[in-house]
Amino acid sequence: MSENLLVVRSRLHRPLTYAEKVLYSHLDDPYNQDIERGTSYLRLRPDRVAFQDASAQMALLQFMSSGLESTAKPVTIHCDHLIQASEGGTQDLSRAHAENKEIYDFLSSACSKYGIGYWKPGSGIIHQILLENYAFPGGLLVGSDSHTTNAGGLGMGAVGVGGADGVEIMADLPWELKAPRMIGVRLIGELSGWTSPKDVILKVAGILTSKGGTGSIIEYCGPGVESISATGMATICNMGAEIGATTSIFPFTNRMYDYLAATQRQFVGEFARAYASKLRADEGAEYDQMIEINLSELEPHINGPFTPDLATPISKFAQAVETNEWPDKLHVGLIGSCTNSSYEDMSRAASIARDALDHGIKAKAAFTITPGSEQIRSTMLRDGQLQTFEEFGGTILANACGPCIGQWRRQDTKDGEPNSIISSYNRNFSGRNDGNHATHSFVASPDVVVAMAIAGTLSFNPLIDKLTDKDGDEFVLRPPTDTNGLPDSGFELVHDVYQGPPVDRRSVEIRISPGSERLQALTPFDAWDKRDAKGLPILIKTQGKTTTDHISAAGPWLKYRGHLDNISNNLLIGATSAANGMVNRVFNRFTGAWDGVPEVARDYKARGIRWVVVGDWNYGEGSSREHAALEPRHLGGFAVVARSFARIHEVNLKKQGILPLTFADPSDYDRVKPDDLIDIGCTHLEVGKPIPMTVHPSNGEAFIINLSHTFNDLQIEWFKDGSMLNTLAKHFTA
Ligand code: MIC
Ligand code: SF4
Repeated sequence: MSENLLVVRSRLHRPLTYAEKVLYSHLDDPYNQDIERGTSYLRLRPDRVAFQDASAQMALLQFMSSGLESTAKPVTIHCDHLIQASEGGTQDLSRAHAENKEIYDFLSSACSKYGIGYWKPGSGIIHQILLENYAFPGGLLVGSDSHTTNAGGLGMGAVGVGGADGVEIMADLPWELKAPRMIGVRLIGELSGWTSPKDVILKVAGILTSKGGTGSIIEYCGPGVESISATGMATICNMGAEIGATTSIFPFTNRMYDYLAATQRQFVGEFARAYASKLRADEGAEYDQMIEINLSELEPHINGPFTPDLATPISKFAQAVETNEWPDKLHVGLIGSCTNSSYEDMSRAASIARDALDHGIKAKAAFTITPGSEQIRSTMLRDGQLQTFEEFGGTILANACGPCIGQWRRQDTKDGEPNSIISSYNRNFSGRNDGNHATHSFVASPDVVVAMAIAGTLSFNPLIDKLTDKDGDEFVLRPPTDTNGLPDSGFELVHDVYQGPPVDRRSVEIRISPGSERLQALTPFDAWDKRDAKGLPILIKTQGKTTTDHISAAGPWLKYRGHLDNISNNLLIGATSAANGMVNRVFNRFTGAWDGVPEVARDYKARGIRWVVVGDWNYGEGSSREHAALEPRHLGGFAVVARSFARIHEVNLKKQGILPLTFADPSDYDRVKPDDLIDIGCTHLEVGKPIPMTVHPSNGEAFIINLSHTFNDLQIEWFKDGSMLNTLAKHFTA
């Protein structure tokens, strides 16, 4: 790190932010790499890669088709997304084992074959496991999940990507990242009472909005940083994904040292201490934007519904519930997820539940808990928090994603019935948790979730409102008890959660059952035919939010993450069509019928016709799932023309050979009608040059619109070859 930085410093002659130090110290070629924030593509050498089970399947299928024998970097795979929450941890885990057997067999055998560490179902959520075992200050981690950013809580540069990026790194190619801009968040004051680390990011999301972090790293600094535990900092970094930030990061602090020591890595902590001056920003480092937050004045916040950036401070929330006519009755409170499932989160939440129990009352709303890892669950079992939650009326779910990703057999409401839920998770897009688009999903700290679960209403403000105890007397809840964030008697050591690769890997066979509904080997996409695209129909012009949940839904569809053809049946079924304001209803210009999006796409494909999608702002926001790019490619998509893109999705499209293009003048979005035909002048595709698009309206004269793009030379090669994987195969066979 020091050597590379010396080179970079001798070229840039300016102070560096901490995030810059982490990135530039991982440059493949520090001598010659162009370094201009917001412009250059950095070619980096990350230290490790991680996948979760939902995205690992496609990534491994891609790695297999590269023909390589071994991963070049340390890699781990984590089984957390495929476990469905229903009756409670133990039963749910054993059902998951039965239902997902072929996927787990495939993943564990592929891990053994290629030298990858396999974290078994039940071990915990990827980001919690990474924090407990692998994250370290100054390192660079790439993970096929947008919340990989969580590891910024230990001072690591941690970036969420699509699976194909992971494959490149495993194949020992440098990994490209557009040099991010820097947003500084200066924290002053100190957290106390009901305000928790989660409220910092809920507030920041409100300020920057869900696209405000695009292309930037959010770097925290200032004296307030010292008052936050390592897992609290991880919470803040985790949810930076919700504002589109490339990643978020904190400088090395004593609290990080404590956490490293508590998780059996004191030597890493000592090492970081010895290099502490390198693990923070230089004096005078420049940020493109600076925000200041006074933690002593920060109120707890509640964000939502339907979008994580609609932030309301708790003092104004009851009023907002009334004004907006959000359903006041709280149906379910859910704590946990990768965002908020640390020992500290659980202890604080349990202290509030205990206070209620001491007054003879329990949760009025249903209440669920997902511990972040087996280490946390077994420590909570030893220290009593689990028993408190159960007494309080809670259901302990498996150490997994569960309801956060729609893996939830929810029984208490009917589809279409408006209702409210509140969670300590990070995302709340419509339909995400339970598939019901009428569910109003809010996100807050675990503390606020528990308090509202006790009251059973959203309009309850635990800071001032009174509850009634079992004798009919009024009382106010005590603010959560602050621990130092770590268990006094250390974490419980757990066994049988991890499988390392065997010494002799040659005899390992990868298991894919023939005729499987869930796994399908990949066939390479066709190369570009070297011609401009003419007369392309618009499959759908989407309007408003088109997140990856709308492009490739999760929940029940997670089952098909290893089978491209089957999962393609969910293509864009959640996106709203500008033609009629409806979801999953578009016009087939050949049959003249209105039909579902995947059905029309398949029909066009069968006729040998490529098509485009026209999208609104921040198209593809949310998850890193590359299925949102693979599916349109598989069903014949040629380009997505949008007002703007979310970073990961834009790269995912390029990697799969689809053109992500933006309107040079965003108001041109309105000039394109859903039934127009489109020509794309892709023979003009050159770095930094616009591309002409000719629009042929169904009645009226054709006109030309200029489109912008962010392709660099290598990415243009991917387009020409048909996909990044084709380019990679070409280089390995050459
Ligand atoms: C999510 O939170 O949406 C997910 C599921 O973890 C995704 C990953 C995926 O869709 O595979 C993410 O955030 O990247
Ligand atoms: Fe899992 Fe939810 Fe975290 Fe995504 S956000 S990794 S689904 S817990």
